[in-house]
Amino acid sequence: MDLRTLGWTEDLAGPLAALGGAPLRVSAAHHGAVDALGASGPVRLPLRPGTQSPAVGDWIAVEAGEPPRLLGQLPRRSALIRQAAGRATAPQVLAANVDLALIVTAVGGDFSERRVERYLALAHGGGVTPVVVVNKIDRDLANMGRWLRQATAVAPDTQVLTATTRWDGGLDDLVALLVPGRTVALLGSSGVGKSSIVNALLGDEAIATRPVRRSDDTGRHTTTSRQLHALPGGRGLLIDTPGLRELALWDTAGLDEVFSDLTLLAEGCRYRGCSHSDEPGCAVIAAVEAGELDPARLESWRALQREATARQALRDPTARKAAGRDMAQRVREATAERRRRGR
Ligand SMILES: Nc1nc2c(ncn2[C@@H]2O[C@H](COP(=O)(O)OP(=O)(O)OP(=O)(O)O)[C@@H](O)[C@H]2O)c(=O)[nH]1
Ligand SMILES: [Mg+2]
Ligand SMILES: [Zn+2]
Repeated sequence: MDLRTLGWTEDLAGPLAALGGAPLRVSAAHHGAVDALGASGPVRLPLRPGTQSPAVGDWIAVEAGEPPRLLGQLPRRSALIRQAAGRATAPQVLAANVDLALIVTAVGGDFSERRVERYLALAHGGGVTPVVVVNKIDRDLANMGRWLRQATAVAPDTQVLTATTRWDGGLDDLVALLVPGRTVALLGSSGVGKSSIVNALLGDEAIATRPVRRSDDTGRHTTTSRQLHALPGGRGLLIDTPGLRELALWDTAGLDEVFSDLTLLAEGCRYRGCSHSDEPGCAVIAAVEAGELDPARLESWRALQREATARQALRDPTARKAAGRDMAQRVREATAERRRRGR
């Protein structure tokens, strides 16, 4: 297989030469081993105990042999990173070297704007272009306009497309995004139909899907691990991921882009670093009061900002210092404002 159809880019040649060995792309990570794809097909690579496991989508340098040996990992051009499930403050790389993140939602009970915002933050924060997919449109064609408006409202600067695996041509808009060498990751809650899309595009090499529970319309967590699939004919690469029960943000990196509408409004706030809660001259609050901004969206921005800032402070002393500086700046500005008003 041509390495470029696996997503290889020329800028990786230098780092590979420094490590030696041959390049492979990680397609699945297991305990103590990874599966990888290379010029001569799939390889199972054992990892020595204590080795940090590469993530799905990573390029690695490997020395041939029985068994083959991991020499190192090549630099990532993007990465989807969340706060790992559990108590410790630690990052988990869901997928690396992703070009496009398809944030899949399904019409009906599963549709959650707040979830979409989280996934958008994950994508933007990791340097990945997001696309929102409103899936299973066969279920409620009559209300298509409403579902699309709902998706566009939370993803104002993002391409939003519709899909269904139930109809011929139902995936046409999505297929148009697949390009040789491009890596597309599917994200979204359990049961929204991610694996069904992957299956439809893979053709014969089907993977497991299961019916959703009728009672609550939620999935059953059919997919249990992330996996990179090379589409037949070198038409691109798909990473299927299991629906996450928990998607905690790792940092604030993507939030400005997710809330670009709010960020734009905030330029009209009197104070730099305005928290849009009770500051005088807040343009964001004014927009809510004028009915131009959904208060739920402001509330969501606040909650995500709070969550991500708190996590950042826990893990990074320089971030904590910067937050402190911001606060001091705001106090100075508020004091100056009070003086100006003569109070
Ligand atoms: N009506 C309808 N049902 C669909 C469509 N696509 C998938 N389904 C059904 O939705 C259920 C869940 O599909 P999956 O593809 O397993 O969902 P998933 O997102 O991969 O779920 P996890 O692997 O648990 O994260 C299955 O019963 C599918 O048959 C669609 O376009 N329309
Ligand atoms: Mg699945
Ligand atoms: Zn404000």
